[in-house]
Amino acid sequence: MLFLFVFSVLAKKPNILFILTDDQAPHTLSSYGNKVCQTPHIDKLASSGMVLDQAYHMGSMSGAVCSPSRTMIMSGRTLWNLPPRGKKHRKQEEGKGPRVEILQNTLPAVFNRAGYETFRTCKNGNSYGLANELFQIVKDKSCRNADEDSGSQWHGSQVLSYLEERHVRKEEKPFLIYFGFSHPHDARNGRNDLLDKYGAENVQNPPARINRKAPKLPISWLPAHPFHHGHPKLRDEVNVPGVKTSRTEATVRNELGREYACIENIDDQVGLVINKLKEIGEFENTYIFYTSDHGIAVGRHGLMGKQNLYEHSWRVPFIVSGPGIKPMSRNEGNSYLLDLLPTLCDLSGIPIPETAQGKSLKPVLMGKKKIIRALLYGAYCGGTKPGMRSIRKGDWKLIKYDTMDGQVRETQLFNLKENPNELIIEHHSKEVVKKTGNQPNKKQINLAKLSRYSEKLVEMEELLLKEMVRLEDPYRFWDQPKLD
Ligand SMILES: [Ca+2]
Repeated sequence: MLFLFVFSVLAKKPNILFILTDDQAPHTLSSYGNKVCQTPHIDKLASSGMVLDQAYHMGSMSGAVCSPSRTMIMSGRTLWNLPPRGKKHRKQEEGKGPRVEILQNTLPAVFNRAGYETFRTCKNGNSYGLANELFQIVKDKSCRNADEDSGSQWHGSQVLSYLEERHVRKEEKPFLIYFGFSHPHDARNGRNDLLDKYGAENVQNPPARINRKAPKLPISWLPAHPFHHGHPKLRDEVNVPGVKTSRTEATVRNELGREYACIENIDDQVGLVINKLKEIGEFENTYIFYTSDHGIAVGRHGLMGKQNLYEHSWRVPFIVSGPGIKPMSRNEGNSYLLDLLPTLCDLSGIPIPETAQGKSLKPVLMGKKKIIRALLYGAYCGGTKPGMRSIRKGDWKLIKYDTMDGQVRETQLFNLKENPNELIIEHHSKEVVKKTGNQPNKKQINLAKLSRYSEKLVEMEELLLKEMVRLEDPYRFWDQPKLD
């Protein structure tokens, strides 16, 4: 009798399909306004559930932004309270809190204990390796080419085989599938048919000629960032294959075409897996999450990498469908990726581990709340210190830079409603307008130095400091009170 009771409770638990891409900004998807990159399966997923407009990763203390981001996903911990991730990370950046206890309360550990079968496919490295090993089935390999064996197809086929195999053995346990891709991270080696469609080619060196079929320059494109980004010799800014230090129209458009080719290939795999879920009768009882570990610039603001706090790099796409989520719905959310673990627990009726510091998004997903927090904090601290910090409240956003041993000390204030692309004065130059075809209006600039916004600036500065203190940020900026 007890066995039957336990069995029926287990049978009711929802499945989880967690899809995580590598380096994908929200604006690459039609759900966030893209009109070029074709992603019919992700679009369908979005229309069957909810899109969040304000989902972020909390930041990084390393050039490998993937690594802390993925550790936050697995552990639900905030940036400055992560468990140890690997030998090369400095002691002050890690190891806060009990290491073993955090590991035993990571995503796979929690779901294993709750009676789930846990499966993972993803790229190798730049992650929380100890936690990754806890999935019951692990099929990891870095796949950044275009063919069946070393492209996104490989990750897709691992999930398809797993679903078929558990269907054949009539597995009754619910599943948690961590479906990670190695793309659209560079090198963005796309399939030939898709490269042709997006007017791009896989190249090692920056292309000399513009391909007119390639996606147009983004409106926040600049030939260079107006001040140093603070991380000298950063690979993403100087050594991406096919880009290097070039930010010309030919280079950026080719790279966008390559990125879109990689994303459409991912979309194909997402479609195959969702169809498989339908075929084996599991779709209705599955929560599907689609997100990325962080965004990326790809030519916006004169930057190529993800090591900045503009919206294109700080924000992530976030799409969820599943039981109880209203189709075609949309919300702000104000979430971090570290909210994922509490959210998945909440949706599955599993107690949220005390080590998790994020919040459940369930009230937002069920349409009961618009946001789960008022303030959003971001950090980039992988180059010269203290680096960059951002704070967002409502439409207002502050970014501060204190880098290159005090040579760069900048403050930016944006109203994201009036200036969603965070355009700055350099975007108003004739040469840039001619290239992008976008003439910004007068309000679309950095507002930090305008006297009529001085009160707002003070307010945002105070909020940033408050969050830095609360989140145990180990650094302070030149104009903040010194640490004890
Ligand atoms: Ca990444």
